[in-house]
This record gives sequence, C-alpha cells and structure tokens, in this order.
Amino acid sequence: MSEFYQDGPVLGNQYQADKLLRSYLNRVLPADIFTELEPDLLNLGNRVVTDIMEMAEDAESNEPQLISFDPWGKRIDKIKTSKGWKDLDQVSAEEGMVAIGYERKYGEYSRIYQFVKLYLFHPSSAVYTCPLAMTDGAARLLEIYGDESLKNNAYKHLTSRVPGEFWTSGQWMTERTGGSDVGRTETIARFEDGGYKLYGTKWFTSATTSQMAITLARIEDEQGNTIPGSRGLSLFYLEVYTQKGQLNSITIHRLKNKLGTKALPTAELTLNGTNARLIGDIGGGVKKISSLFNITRIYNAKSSIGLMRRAIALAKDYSLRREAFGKKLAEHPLHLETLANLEVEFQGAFQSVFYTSELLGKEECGKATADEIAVLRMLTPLIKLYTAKQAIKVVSEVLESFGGAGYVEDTGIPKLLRDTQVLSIWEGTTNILSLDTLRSIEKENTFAPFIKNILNRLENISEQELLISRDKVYQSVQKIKEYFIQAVKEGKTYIETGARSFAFSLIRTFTASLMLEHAQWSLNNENDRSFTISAIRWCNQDLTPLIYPLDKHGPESKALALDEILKK
Ligand code: MFK
Repeated sequence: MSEFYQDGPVLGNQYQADKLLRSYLNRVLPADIFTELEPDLLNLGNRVVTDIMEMAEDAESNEPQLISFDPWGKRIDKIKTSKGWKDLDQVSAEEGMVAIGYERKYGEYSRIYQFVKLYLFHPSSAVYTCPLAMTDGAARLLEIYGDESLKNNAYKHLTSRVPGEFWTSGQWMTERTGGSDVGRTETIARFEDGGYKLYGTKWFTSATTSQMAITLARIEDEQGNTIPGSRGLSLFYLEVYTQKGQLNSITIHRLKNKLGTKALPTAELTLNGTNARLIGDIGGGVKKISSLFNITRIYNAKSSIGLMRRAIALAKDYSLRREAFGKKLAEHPLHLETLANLEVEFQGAFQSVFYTSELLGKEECGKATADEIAVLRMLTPLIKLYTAKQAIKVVSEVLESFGGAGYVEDTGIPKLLRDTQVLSIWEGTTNILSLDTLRSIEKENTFAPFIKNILNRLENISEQELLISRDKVYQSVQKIKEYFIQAVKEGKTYIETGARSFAFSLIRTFTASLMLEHAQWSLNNENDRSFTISAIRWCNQDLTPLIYPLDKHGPESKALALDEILKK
C-alpha cells in the first residue's frame, strides 16, 4: 500500500507574508505611524492563523440554532450561537475592529489602519465582519443623524473596545417586497403611548443576535394614511431586547438556510409593536440609511480582497508542496501563469479598496476636498460591485488549483467559495450598484472629479517601462468620456442597458491608474519591479469593455433572454 500522503497548505503570519500590504503601508502611512502600528498588525497576522482561526472553526461547525419554545411551551425565540461566535465578538471589541475608525487616534489614517485589521480578520472570522460592517455603518449613521441621547448611549456601545459593553447592530432593510427596491417597504410606524411602535415583517435580518438595529418604516398618521414610495420612509433605531432581556415585541420565525455564511444567524422576523425611536426628521429614510450602507459596501469590498488574498496564499503555498508530473506545481509554467494572473487581479482590487479607505478617512476627518468626496461617492459602489466579481472568480480558480481536494469540505476551501459568493449579492447586487454609480453621477456630479483624479495620477508616471500602459489608460479615459457624452445624448434606456459595462470600464481604468502609481513609487523607493509587471498586465486587459446598445439591441436581447423568435 502506498505511504504517500499529500501535505496540505500552511499559512504563516498573514501580515508578514503579505508583500503588497507592507509595501502599500510603507507608501501611504507616515513613517512614525507605520512604526507604531506594525507590531499590532504582526500580532493580528499571527492570531488570524492561530486562536482566531480556531474560534471561527468552532463557529462554523456549531451553526446557530433558533429555539422557538422553552421546555414548557412558552415562546422564547432564542437564537443560540456557539462559543466561537461569542469569542469572535470579544476579539472584535478588544482588537478595536470598529472602535479604531471612530477614536481617530491616527487622524485620516485611522480608517486605513482599521481596514487593514478587518482585511486580515475577515477570512478567519466566520464572517463576524458582517455584524461589524453593520455596526460600523450604524455608528456612522448615528454620528451624522443621532440626537444627543443616541450619541451618548448606542453610539458609545458600538464604538467600545470593552467586551460586554460593545454592541453590534443589525440593518433590517429587506422585506418580502424586495431587497433592492427598498421603497416598497411595508413596515408601519404608529405613534402610540408617547412613542413609535413598528409593525411589519423583515425578511433578511443578518446578525439577528445584535443588541440593536437600524430599520425603515412608513409613519402612519392619525387617519391611518401613509406616504407611498421611498419618500415616505423614515429611519428608526430599535433595541432588540427590553431591559428585562425579553425580545422587544419581535417574533423570530426561522433562520435562513443559506448557501454560505453558515455561522452568521440570518432570520425572518415580525415586529409586533416594537418600540423604536425616530432618527432625524420624518421621511428621507433611504437617503439617511445610505450613510450606513455606503460603509457596509466598503466593508464588502474589503472582505472581497481579504478572501482573495487568503485563497491565493493557500494556493501559493500548495504550489510549493504538491508534486505532479515529476515536479512541484510552481515549476509548471502554466500553473505559475495561473497564479500570476490571480495575483494581478488581487493587486488591482487591493489598490482600489484601500484607496477608497483613504478617502473615507479623509472625509470623516474633514480633510477631503469636494472632489475627493465626489470620488469617494462614486468609488463606493464601483469597488463593491467589481471586487465581489473578482473575488468569486479568484476564489473559484483557487479551488480548481487544488484539484479534487479543493472540492472536499474538510479542506475548508469550499467554504471560502461559498462565503465569497454572497459578496456580489448583499449590500446591493452588481446591477443595483451599476445604477447607483449612475445615480452618483446624476445627483452628485461625480464624473468630472473621477476622471480628473485618474488624469492627475497619470501625470506622475515617468518610468519608461510604464509609459505604454500609462498611454493605454489615457486612451481608456478618452473612450469613457466619449461614451458618456453619447450615452447622455441617447437617453435613459441606453444608459441603463450599458450601466454594468460602463461601471466595469470606470473601475478597471481607475484601478489601472492606482497600480501605475504604486509601481512608480515602488521602483523609486523599493527598487522592486514586480508591481510594474502587475500594473502592465492589468493594463493589458480590455480596460473599457463598453457596449453600445443600438436601437435593435433591446429587442435582440429580449429575444435571447426570453427565448423569443427573432424574425429575419
Ligand atoms: C462581510 C461583508 C460586509 C457586508 C455585510 C452586510 C450584511 C447586511 C445584509 C443586508 O442588509 S443586505 C441589504 C442590502 N440592501 C441594499 O443594499 C439595498 C439595495 N438597493 C439600493 O441600493 C437601491 O438603489 C435604493 C434602495 C437606494 C433605491 O431606493 P430609492 O429610494 O428608490 O432610490 P432614490 O429615490 O434614487 O434615492 C433616495 C435618496 O437616497 C436620494 O436622495 P434625495 O432624496 O436627496 O434625492 C438618493 O440620492 C439617495 N441615495 C440612494 N443611494 C445612495 C444615496 N445617497 C448616497 N449614497 C447612496 N448609495
């Protein structure tokens, strides 16, 4: 009998092993801040492959359970979570996963520091980053719209580093009427006994074990009338439990049986007169809650790069262990080529996500220019939509690179793919975010600053080897501008039909400029040509996969999409 057993991949310190991350921090952080933060990042880089990973494994293998009744038949609707899940909550508080962004100890760089920690944490967190995303978004929302009482209570809990005092928040937006079309929300808010009470059913409430939630409801006047559409929605704060530890008039019907994110409790529930507080003025709920989901969308993108990086780290290590056809995988040119392409994809995504974090930090510290605020607004949907697609592609390719082992549950690799698949869905699908990109252009004039931002960056690219790629980016910008002028002339259907390809073109081109910038810096400061190669390879793809929907395009697409006969 053969004594051969394949060695599995091994993960080292995930901060230390991340060449791009260290190079990036060296470029963007002031030296004294980098020196001060590095020991903490090294420590977390080790924890995510040791004790934190064990907590996540416990949470994954002991999925949450809904216990609807106590032994005597009383309805209790208790969601039981594992020790690992609770430990991850404690770690999140202690590591300051949300707090760092609000303490702002490092000014505009605080968000970079925080997002590096979340990026390292995410793939070992059993998706505890989902409650953290909503917690962070809720903190930002309360910072902007909360009254003194919310700021002195809920906000302090959300941004606390003290386990036990730290709260997480849900974002209960989705109803049976739709996850995208939030304007169809049916939940009603009635003013009763001196306060608002909510009545309605929420269809996807992730992290239902959180202490509080932010939600939307339609205020009913004394005659029972409400204002329809998203205009009639108001924003509410609620605590999930009463002072006595009972549910705040909430019935939890069931936990969702999802493709992935198995450790994360996601429930369907009904609000039966739940006490809630209005946040800000009546109405404008969607606008206000966008301050929350613009944060969770950045978290989503950060999770995409975290998962890409983890998958690639596993594949790289495996390629140095696994032998086939007489040599290591890494010695096979085609395998090497596959890994190199994944690395390029990851590096592009990394640059776009961290640049967005830089802008967020600047905006929150009052350091961003009006143009930078506009670019942040436009990059937020773009990085969310594009990095999710990249992550699905990369993690799927990594799974394949393990052959049959990648398809076997106990290697942990199938779980990575399942947890990646959600990233293009929650917090807005690819199409919804493509349309949000258009919304940002239409309502907030983001297009010109976005283009200017790319062009400014290109001005500093001087290295001979990068010039051809730089010129490709100039040409892409020109193509995008021409397309935009034509699309505006053609009208709404044209613009919407092309929205996804337009969004992809924008983010690919923007990312190209970021990669060129990093490549130039690394040549000048680190004498490393590897980022030049990744920038060149990024620019070798079609940076502008635009479609030009002519009059016939719609009927032709309809025939294809709906199996219609198309007459000659
Ligand atoms: C681990 C990874 C981290 C992630 C974890 C997350 C887990 C959470 C699970 C979930 O909760 S998933 C649910 C996510 N749901 C969504 O993301 C909703 C997707 N749908 C949309 O985004 C729709 O486009 C939208 C609901 C916004 C459409 O609503 P409307 O009301 O039909 O749109 P409208 O009328 O254009 O916008 C209303 C106002 O909001 C406008 O402002 P004004 O009132 O001043 O005119 C818009 O400009 C503003 N607005 C909309 N989106 C905005 C925005 N403002 C800023 N940023 C945005 N993104």
